[in-house]
Amino acid sequence: MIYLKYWDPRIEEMSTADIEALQFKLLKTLVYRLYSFSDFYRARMKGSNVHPDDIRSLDDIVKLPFMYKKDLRDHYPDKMFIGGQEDLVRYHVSSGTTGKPTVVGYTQKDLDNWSTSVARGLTSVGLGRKDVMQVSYGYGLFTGGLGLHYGAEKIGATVVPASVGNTERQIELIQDLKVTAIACTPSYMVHMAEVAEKMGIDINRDTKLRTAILGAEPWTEKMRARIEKSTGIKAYDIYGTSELSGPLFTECSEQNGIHIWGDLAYVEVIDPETGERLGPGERGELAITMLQKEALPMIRYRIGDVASFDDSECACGRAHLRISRIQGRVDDMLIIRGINVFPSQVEFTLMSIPELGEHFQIVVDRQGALDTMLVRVELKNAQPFSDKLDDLLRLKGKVAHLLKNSLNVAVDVELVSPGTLARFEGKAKRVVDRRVL
Ligand code: DLL
Repeated sequence: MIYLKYWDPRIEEMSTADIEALQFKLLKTLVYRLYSFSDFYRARMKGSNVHPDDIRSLDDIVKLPFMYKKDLRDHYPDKMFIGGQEDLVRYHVSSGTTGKPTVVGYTQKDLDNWSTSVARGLTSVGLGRKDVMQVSYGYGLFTGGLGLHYGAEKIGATVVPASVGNTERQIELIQDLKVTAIACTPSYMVHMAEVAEKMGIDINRDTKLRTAILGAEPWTEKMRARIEKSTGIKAYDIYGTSELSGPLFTECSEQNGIHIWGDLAYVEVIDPETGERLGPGERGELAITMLQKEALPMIRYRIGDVASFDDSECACGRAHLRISRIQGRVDDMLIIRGINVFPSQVEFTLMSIPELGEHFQIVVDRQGALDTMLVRVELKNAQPFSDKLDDLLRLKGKVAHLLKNSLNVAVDVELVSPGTLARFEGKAKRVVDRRVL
């Protein structure tokens, strides 16, 4: 059996100087391409008084304007795409803030680069042809399932496309198909371990599962230690967002930061207030430039995730820069069972229901390993029907149904009397997050 150290030795063994030289070349090509073919980018560059000729070194990237999720929303669904539908082979769609989702289109080359990025990461934690990988991220519009799927197939692993849910069946599959690696959210991993225990199955003793590729939501070193101790599995962090493609970058066998492949992406960590660049080890907002994306290029994209970077060579031998675990978000996006939920999205839905008042509260908690979300909302003043239990139950069902439809997450609803919830003088604190990670 051949164990590969690198999936792409030509790229993975590059020195920092060579990576930077390649990044400059790719950046220059990208900027000229966008200036020539994209009305959006040309207007943005002109607005910032910058011409492609002004990019004379990699550091000149700071002359280029930032991009935000709002840009994608404002150009819904595909007005920022380069080229036409005939160039695309896939769409993914992720949840947005006001009911408008974000749409990402992919050319065949975009998909190839995405799966190559995942393939490098999986190889770097020791996975390969000998492995059976269960992909327990959602398949569909969410990027997790298909992202891991294609990366795992690329390295020759045997994929079990289990998707999410039906946990007992998932555990049976792990046993019956001799699954050695799993990809899912960290909270689902913990839940699975608990269900396995209830079924009388000890993951370490009774299964071949030894590697987990966990991401799509925040988790901590403490959580990693618990998972590894209770299951005997080595757990690795995987990071990405739909706008950049999907799950893209992972830790290597050192478990000491997430490698960002320099030929695919250029990372900056910036002060979210001033937009100034920060140095190694300093915590700030990630701004990522995708150097080779065709259909939906992203330049200095402010993701809203907070992390720091380390540009020293990793003990694994790769010089590709590492980012820390994601340490938080600069905005208020919640991640409930791996799904992005914006409080403004909840508000948007609630405010479309005439029987409801303006005040609401979101309570996020964790039962066992799974996130729960309760929305408390006040009834409108002087409801003629408010003393009728039947009407209230029907309304509660309707609110829960509309929220589920718009958020993609099951929500508990509590209808409360007008004037019950706290009022605020400055910014309202709508979210109570009781989860202890
Ligand atoms: O969650 C892509 C993904 C799928 C990553 C599977 C990893 C594994 P989105 O739904 O667009 O894409 O959500 C992206 O999720 O901006 C972070 O806030 C959060 N996130 C993703 N991975 C991690 C992680 C996918 N490892 C948003 N740690 C990002 C913490 C993460 N947060």
